Amino acid sequence: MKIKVMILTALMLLLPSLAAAEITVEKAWVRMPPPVADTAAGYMVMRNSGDQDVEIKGITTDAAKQPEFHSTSEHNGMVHMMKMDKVIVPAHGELHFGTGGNHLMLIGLTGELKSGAHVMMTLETAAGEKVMVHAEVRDLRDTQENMDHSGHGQHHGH
Ligand SMILES: [Cu+2]
Repeated sequence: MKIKVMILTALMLLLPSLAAAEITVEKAWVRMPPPVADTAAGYMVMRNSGDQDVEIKGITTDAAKQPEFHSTSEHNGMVHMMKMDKVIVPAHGELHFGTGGNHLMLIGLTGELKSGAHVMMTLETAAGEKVMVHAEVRDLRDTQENMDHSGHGQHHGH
């Protein structure tokens, strides 16, 4: 049953008229949360190289029970976060999720997110296309070299 649906979806994606969605994700990272927190914020840039706007219908990850896209707005000096009800990546454009603006909220973390860990996420477009996202956990508090926690000691500058 499920396999049949997947095959149908795959066939539909092969049709030229429906193959316009071209979503790629760059600069994905997750801010390392404080030890007791059960939410973490994530950031990324979604790029659409296609001729049509693409709606991102959902996101899933093993790292959190309830990942949501949030928008941030300021109203009378107060900053509010709201769940975005539509996530649209414009044709030949980008949608930015960055600090202080739109962001991804990982609600209900399923485990500890340590600096340097990797979080895999899957975006799903309204057309059923899946896009894998690979985000690294970064600790913004220590950007210095002398980190004492053992690890793979790799540097991440690109
Ligand atoms: Cu939020």
